[in-house]
Amino acid sequence: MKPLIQTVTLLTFIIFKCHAQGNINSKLWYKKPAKQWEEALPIGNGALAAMIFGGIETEQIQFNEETLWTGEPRSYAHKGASAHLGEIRRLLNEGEQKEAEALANEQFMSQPMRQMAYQAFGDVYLDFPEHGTPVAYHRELDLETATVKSTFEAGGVRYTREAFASYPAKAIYYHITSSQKGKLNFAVRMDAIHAKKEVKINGNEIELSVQVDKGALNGIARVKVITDGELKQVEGKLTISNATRATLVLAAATNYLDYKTVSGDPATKTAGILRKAPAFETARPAHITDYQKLYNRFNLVFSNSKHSALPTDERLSRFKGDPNDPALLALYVKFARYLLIASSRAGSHPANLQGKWNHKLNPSWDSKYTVNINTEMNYWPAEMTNLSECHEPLFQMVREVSQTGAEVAKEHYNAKGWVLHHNTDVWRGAAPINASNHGIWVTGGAWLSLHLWEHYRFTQDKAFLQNTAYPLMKGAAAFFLDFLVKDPKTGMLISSPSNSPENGGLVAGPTMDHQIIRALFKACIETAGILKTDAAFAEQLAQTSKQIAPNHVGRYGQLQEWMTDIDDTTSHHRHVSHLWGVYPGEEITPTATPDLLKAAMKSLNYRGDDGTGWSLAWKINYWARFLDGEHAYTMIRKLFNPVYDAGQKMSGGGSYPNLFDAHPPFQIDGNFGGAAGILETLVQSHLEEINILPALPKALPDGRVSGLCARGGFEMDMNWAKGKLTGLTIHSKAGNICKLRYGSKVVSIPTSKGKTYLFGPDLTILK
Ligand code: FUC
Repeated sequence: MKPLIQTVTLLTFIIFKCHAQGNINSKLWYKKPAKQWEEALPIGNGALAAMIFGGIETEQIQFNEETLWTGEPRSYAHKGASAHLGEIRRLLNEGEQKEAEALANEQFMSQPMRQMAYQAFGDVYLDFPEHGTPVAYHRELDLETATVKSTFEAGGVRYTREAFASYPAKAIYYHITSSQKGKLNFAVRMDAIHAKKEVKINGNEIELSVQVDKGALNGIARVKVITDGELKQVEGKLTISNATRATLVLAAATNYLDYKTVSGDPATKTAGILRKAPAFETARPAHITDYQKLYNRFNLVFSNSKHSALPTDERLSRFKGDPNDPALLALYVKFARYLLIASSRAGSHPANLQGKWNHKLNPSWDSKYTVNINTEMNYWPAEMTNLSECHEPLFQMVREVSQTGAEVAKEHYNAKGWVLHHNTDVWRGAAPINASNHGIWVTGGAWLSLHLWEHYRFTQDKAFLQNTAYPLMKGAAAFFLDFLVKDPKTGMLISSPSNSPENGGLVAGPTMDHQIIRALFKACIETAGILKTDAAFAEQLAQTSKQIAPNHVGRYGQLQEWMTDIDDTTSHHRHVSHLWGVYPGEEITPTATPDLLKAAMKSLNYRGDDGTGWSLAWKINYWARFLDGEHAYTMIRKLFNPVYDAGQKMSGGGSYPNLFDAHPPFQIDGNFGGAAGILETLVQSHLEEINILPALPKALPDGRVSGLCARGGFEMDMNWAKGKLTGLTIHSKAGNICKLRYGSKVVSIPTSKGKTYLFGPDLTILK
C-alpha cells in the first residue's frame, strides 16, 4: 500500500481535471473524420490493432493481427559461412573494404538475403446511406479509457460510435447508438487488399479469410453483429435497419503458432473468441478496468496554454510557430504509454516498426524489427513510465532469437553463445540481411539483452534476473568472448567484421559495438556478483573488457565513430551510433569522462539538429544526458513539426495529425523515443543516483509527474514550479539506499522496502 502516493496522485488528478477543462489533456480530438490513414486513430490489445477513421457515410476499421506475415518457418543461417570469416577480416585489415563487402555478399549473408514482411489483414466497412452532411461532428481518442469515439447529428438524430480493443475479450468492439429509437440504418461488409481472399456470411457473422501471397500463413477474421434492429444478408453484406443500437465484435487469428510452427487453426480460434465474447455492456467496463490497471499508474501534467483547448491537429500546427503548449508534450508522453499498452501486452509479440498498425502488404522496411535502434527505442519509456509488464513481449522475442541466433553464431562465426544482426522478423531471423555494407552488424543481441538488465535495475526482481535475464545475457556475452579479435595495428580487441549502423560500410571495430559489448560485460559481471555465481566467467569478462578498444577523440575534437580518424564532420547522417555510450549507454558522463562527453557533444553538433523521426527522438535523449535542456527542447520542437518539401510531401521527421511519428513514413519508434527523451529532462537515474530535474527546459517551468520509476526500485511523484522543485515523494520497492541529487545538493538515505518518503524542495526529508 502506498497511501501517500495515492493521496498525491488523487490531488494531482483533481487539480489536473480542474485545470484542464475536463480531461481534454488526455484526448486526441478532431472536428472532422480522417481523410488519410495517418489521421485515423489507433486502438489495440497487443495482438489486434485497428485504425478507426470516423467516416460519416463510410466508416473504415482497418485492422491487423500481429502474426500475419509473409514467409514460413526457416533458418536464415548460411551454412558454412564461417569458412570465409578469416578472409573478410584480413581484407578489412588491409583496407580492402569493397573486396571484403563483395566476399561477404557472396558467402556470408542470410539465406534468403531478405527477411519477411508484416501484412495488413483487412477492413471492415460500415455504409450509412442516410447521414448526408451532419453537424456537430466530434472525433476523439480518450487515453484514459482507451476508446475511440465519433459523434455527430444528422436529421435531428445524434449518432454515437465507440471502438475499443479489449485485451481480456481478445476482440475489437465497435458500438453504435442513435439518440432516437430505430434511426440506425447501415450495412457492414469486409474486404482485404490481399489477392487471395474470400468473404462469407453466416447468420449474423461475416467471415473474411486471407492467404498471404508469398508464404505459409493464412488468417481468418470474423465480425459478429448484435443489434436490436432487423438484420439481413444482402449481396455480401449484412444490413441493419431500424435499429437503436448495434455492436460489432471483431476477432482475427492466423495459423502461426510460434516461429517454428504454423499448424494453428484460426477458424476454431476466432469462432471460440466470438462465442465467449461478452456483451458490449460487460466488455466495456472490463476493458477499461484492465487498461487502467496499467495506464493509471502514471500521470504527467504540464501547464496549459491558449492552444491547449484546440483540436489536436490545429494544436500541432500552431506549435510550429508558437512552441508554447507544454501540455501538448504531456499528451505526447501519455499517448506513447497508450501506444505501448496497445501494441505490447503479455503474450503478444513486441511492437514492430509500426507498433502493430499497418495498412500495406509492402510496408516500409517490411514493418519488421530493426534492432540497430528502432526496436530498442520502442521500449525506452517502458520501465520509466511504470509499464514493466509491457516490456515482456520483447523478452520473449529475445528468448527466441537467442535460439536462432545460436545457430547463426555457430555457422557464421564458429562461436558459442548467440548473435543477432540488425533485423529480425516473425520467423526470428538472426543472420545478416540485405547487404554486407550494413547488414553485418553484430551487436543487436547484446543491445537487446541489456533491456533485460534494465528491467532488473528498475524492478529489482532477482528471480527474473536469475531465471530469465542472466541466461540470455550470458549467451550474448559468450558470443563476444569468441568473436572479438585482435586489431593488428593497436593490439586491442575489436569487433570485426561489423558496421557503425548504416554509415561507412563494413569495417573492423566500430565504436558503438565496443561500447555495447563493454556495457553487456559489465552487466553480466554485476549480475554474477548479485546472484553469487559464475565468478570465473565474470573474471574472464572483466579481463577481456579491459582489452577492448576504447573511445577515441579525433582530430576535429569529435568522438571517433571508427578505429581510424576518418569522421566526416559535414555528414548529417541520421544515425549517430557512436554516441551510444551517452544514451542509452552510460560510459560517457559529465562527471566520469568529461573529455569524452565534450567530444560526443561536438560529434552531435557536427551531425546537426535535423533527422528522421527516431533520429530526432534519440537526439532529445542525447541532449538531456548532456544536461542541456534548451537543446533538448529544440529537438522536441522538431519532433512535433513536420517538414515538407516543395511538393508538400513530408520530407523530414515530425508528427502526423494523429501524433504518429513520421520517419517519414510512419514509424512508431519516434513516439516512444520522444516520450523517453521528454522524461529524461525531468529525471535521470542511470548513475547510481536519482538526478532531479537535470535538464529541465525553460519551456516547462511548471509540472508534476506521478508514478515515474527510477533504477534501484524507486517510484516517484514530483512537483515543480517556476523551474524549481516544490515537492518529492519516493516510494521504495526494494529497500535500497536512495541517493538523490538536485543541482549541487546530494542526499543519501537508507530506505525500507514498501515505505514512502516525502521530501521538501531542498531534499530535506519531511516524513
Ligand atoms: C534503420 C534506419 C532507417 C529506418 C529503418 C527501419 O535502418 O536507418 O532510417 O528507420 O531502420
